[in-house]
Amino acid sequence: LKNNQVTIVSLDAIIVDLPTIRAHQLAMATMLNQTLVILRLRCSDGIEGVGEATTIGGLAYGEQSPESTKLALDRYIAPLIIGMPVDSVNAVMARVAKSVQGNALAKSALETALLDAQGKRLGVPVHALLGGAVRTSLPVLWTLASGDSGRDIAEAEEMLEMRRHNVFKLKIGKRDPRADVAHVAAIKAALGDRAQLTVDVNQAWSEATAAVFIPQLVDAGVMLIEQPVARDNRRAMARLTSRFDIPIMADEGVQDADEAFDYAADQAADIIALKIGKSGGPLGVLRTATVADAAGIGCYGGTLLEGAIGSIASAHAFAACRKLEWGTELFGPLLVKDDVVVERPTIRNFELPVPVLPGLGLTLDEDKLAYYRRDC
Ligand code: MUC
Ligand code: MG
Repeated sequence: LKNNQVTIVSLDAIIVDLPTIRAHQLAMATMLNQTLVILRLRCSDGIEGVGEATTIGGLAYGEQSPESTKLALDRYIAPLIIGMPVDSVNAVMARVAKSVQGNALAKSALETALLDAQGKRLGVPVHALLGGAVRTSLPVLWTLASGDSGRDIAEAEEMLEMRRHNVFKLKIGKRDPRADVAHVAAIKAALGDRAQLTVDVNQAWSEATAAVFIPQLVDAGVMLIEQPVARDNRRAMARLTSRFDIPIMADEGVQDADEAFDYAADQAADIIALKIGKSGGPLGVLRTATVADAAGIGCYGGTLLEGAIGSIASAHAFAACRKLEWGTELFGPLLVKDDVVVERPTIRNFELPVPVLPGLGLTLDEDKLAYYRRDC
């Protein structure tokens, strides 16, 4: 270490449980609350960076849980990097990559916290550390997933009235496909041209079921189909992508740049849902986006239903993506009743402004953190 070099002093991973504004029903889980892993990274110059990791429904969505993410950070990642200089995010992440396989959620929280700390130190927003923003705000869709068509229509009407969202994603795949198509058609009939609709099947269909029901969803007026079949079934994704004109988006099937490369080689998607949690952080997500760009695959700014910290970290990265043709779904902060930051993100005129303050541009609310944390 050179004299005066700023180093990492400590990591603190805190599990926080927040109630959702309503039940959120997906093919694999119904969420009544969301769990955040908040990471506080303290540096020897007194600067603190924060990061966040989430998943959906414990172990229902993927192999990593909030608890396993905290364990990876506390037991394996912290000892590797405490004492390291903080000025190279790449060097810290390379050290972690060498000794920790997988665990992209923990890596994403860490990379976010490092970027937040460095941004605060240099007085620049995180997107400036990523090469600079190419947009100042992001369009954000809303997911209708109450489980009830009437309630979803009322919710969409409210969002249109408030000018908060005019694109809606419907979570299907839990019920019989016929009931799902009727649900989608009822919502489209009620909203007409005032809104655009997408559907996320979350891997629930077989290829044969998808082949039967995708045309019906097209007739109902849907503009995009997300992850219709199992994430490992890349060949089925390729066949469905070539068979139908409607854009097919890969979500669970493409976690990071390596998987994006395989999908690109097999032409297995028209669009990829980028998520910092899948790619191991804001820098990781830009690597995935670069592969997609090179293959002519469209990019979409996805969410693992992160709260304010994870969503704003995503916003900095998505602002720096060269192309983001399909918009974003960074609505997570609005799905929870409360959060652990002083000023919560807001969406106006269908857009989320990308913060310009140093680092992420957020401040932890210590009282709320103390109130919502699980261990006290
Ligand atoms: C997913 O699979 O896309 C995004 C929106 C939502 O409601 O759930 C997430 C996960
Ligand atoms: Mg999805």
